[in-house]
Amino acid sequence: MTKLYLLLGGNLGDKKSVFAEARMILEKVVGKITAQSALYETEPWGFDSEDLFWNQVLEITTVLSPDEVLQQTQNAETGLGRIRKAYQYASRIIDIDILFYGELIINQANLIVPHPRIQERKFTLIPLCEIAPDLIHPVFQKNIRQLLDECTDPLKVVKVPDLPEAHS
Ligand code: PH2
Ligand code: MG
Ligand code: MG
Repeated sequence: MTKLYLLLGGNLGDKKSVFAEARMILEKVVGKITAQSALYETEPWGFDSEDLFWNQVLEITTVLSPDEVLQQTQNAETGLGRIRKAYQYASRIIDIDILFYGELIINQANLIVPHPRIQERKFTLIPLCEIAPDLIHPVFQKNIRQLLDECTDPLKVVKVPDLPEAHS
């Protein structure tokens, strides 16, 4: 069993139901969700769009290998309606990224773990720090709180307020 951290991100469609469905699929095909951050509304990083993202970090206990996790998360993205664009950064319904797979360091053509841009992005570090502040990044040998302190990303990351369900 390995502790896995995934990042959910998306800026198109009904984010609340897409994220809920993503968590349901992941729990079924990857493993039990043992911790989850709040939902955060975040400014697009690396490209311009009017559509703000939601991001959330999940901690999952899995028996799958890293390649199996990648396969399952890509299937889930496609199942949820993601259409991959040729260019690097574009608006999307859902992106599911592997942040950490235990303490493993992987450098394959199709998969780099830890995710190579964790330290550059507050939309990842803030939700990650909420659930795993003391987790040590196996490449930098620093914990998440330290990486967040050192991160100079100026883009906004704010919690989505828990709105009470509307009654009719
Ligand atoms: N993902 C990207 C590029 N930019 N910006 C935000 N706020 N959130 C994301 O998840 C995100 C992004 C590439 O995967
Ligand atoms: Mg991504
Ligand atoms: Mg991705």
